[in-house]
Amino acid sequence: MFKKALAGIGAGALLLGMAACGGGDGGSEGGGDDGSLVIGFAQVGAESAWRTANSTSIQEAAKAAGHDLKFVDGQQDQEKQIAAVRDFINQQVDVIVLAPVVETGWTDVLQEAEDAGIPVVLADRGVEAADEALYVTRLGSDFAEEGRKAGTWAAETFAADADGTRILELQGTTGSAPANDRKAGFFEVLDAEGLNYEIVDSQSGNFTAEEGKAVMETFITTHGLDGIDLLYAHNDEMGLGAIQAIEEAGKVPGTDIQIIIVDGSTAGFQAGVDGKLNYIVECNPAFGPQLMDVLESVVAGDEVEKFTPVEEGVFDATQFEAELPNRQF
Ligand code: GZL
Repeated sequence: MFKKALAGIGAGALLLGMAACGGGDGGSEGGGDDGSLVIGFAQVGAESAWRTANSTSIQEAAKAAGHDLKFVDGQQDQEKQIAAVRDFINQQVDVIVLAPVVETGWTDVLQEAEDAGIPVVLADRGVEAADEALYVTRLGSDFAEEGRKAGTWAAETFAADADGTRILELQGTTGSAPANDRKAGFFEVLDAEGLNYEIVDSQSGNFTAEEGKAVMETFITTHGLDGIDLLYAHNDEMGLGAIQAIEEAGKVPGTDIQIIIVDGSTAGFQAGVDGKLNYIVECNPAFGPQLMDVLESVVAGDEVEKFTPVEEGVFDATQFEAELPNRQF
């Protein structure tokens, strides 16, 4: 395949300033004569409605574009994702798409892809800065900005809370970019706004409803709910699981405790319409078509931005009912 020739010559002598062969700066002008691509996609898993919608968006977009998408469900297991990437390398795909479950532990396999002359594009989540030279671009959300949006609403909502705002936090998967950055952005704004707050507890619910409910039950057992002002859940599933736990404890979610969720699923908006939560920060999974455009540019050797953010909004209780019919997942 064309890529082997490029790999043989070595990236440094090729396409300088355009896109070197390999993961560092861009594509290798691979692909079929008809422009079709063989794409290897190592997805995080199927842990949430967001993830399912993201997989569907990418699979449908690849089909519509006439590309051959080799899809692997990583089952939220980094070792499975690494094995999938190595298999894609052995298959000599034209481009590898990785949605890294956590930020660290990718250097070796990304280097292997670069050595094989196969460009890597990150979809959704990111990797640690040290590995930034080993992938061409990331298409996904600005997770820190999502956290800042949540923090802005919380700072405004609780500004007059003289005795201090007591907060519970349900974090996403430990070590993942969305968990790290949604946390950082949220508290960055609370601190910048001078909100008087206390983090009563903060644990990971691994982005799943089951684990989110279990952690909320532990929060309730440990701290009780009286005097807890706000739950910040890093995704819908964990927030919805927590709502079940709050109701089973005899309290009224959305009233006795204010709740922020991130994603914006249909179920999340329905809970908002039902008055069970108070603010939704959208995280948009439907970037399949945009990803195909990025992959085609990368393989063609075009220069691409290192990060392409997807568009997403925020919604309060006055907007839930009107927005609910628009939700796609
Ligand atoms: C965010 C994505 C997160 C979602 C969760 O882009 O990585 O993972 O917010 C999903 O629902 O599990």
